[in-house]
Amino acid sequence: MTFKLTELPYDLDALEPHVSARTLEFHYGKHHKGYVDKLNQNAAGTPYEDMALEEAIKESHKNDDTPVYNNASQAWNHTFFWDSMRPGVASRPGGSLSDMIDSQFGGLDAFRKQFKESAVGNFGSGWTWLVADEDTLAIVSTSNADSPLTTPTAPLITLDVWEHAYYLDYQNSRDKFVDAFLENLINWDFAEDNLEAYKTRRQLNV
Ligand code: MN3
Repeated sequence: MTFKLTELPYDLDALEPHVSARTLEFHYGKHHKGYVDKLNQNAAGTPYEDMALEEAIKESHKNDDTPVYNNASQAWNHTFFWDSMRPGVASRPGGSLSDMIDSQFGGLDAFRKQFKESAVGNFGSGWTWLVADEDTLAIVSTSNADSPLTTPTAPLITLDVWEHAYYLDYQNSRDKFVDAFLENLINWDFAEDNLEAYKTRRQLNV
């Protein structure tokens, strides 16, 4: 097995009551694992099996190798999504990220409103992201397996809005799941770390 299923960074019941253990059991144990398994099947015997996951995403996207791309991107997106959430008391953005949210969106509540509009309005299956784009932030929604990795922007956090992410807990009420994510689950430390790493990469021009 070339590509490994990353470990969930918390227990299955750690995000309750916002995300149930049953949802994570299926979402991580069946869906995420399924993408990794299918990626390994599709990459077997191809140059992709010797690549790091991010490289496999970028190369398969460039080469229109759709089955490898879809499964590689979904494998990466889910790991990034688990890290975008954290159990316990809701966190708040700090440091320069907090300043950027204030100056660009007009504060945390206004950011939440815009993110929610994008996530609820993301038609069908997909992901909604906060990204860094040069000196600015942006909220971006992508469809199916797509992510900002194939663009020059850098993802800071993501929310999975595929129905499998919320149906057991919220049925068709995606808006309630989005609220729970925005108000209780976002791991702002992870977002700040990603912003700092992006700034460093830009300074080093890599
Ligand atoms: Mn999912």
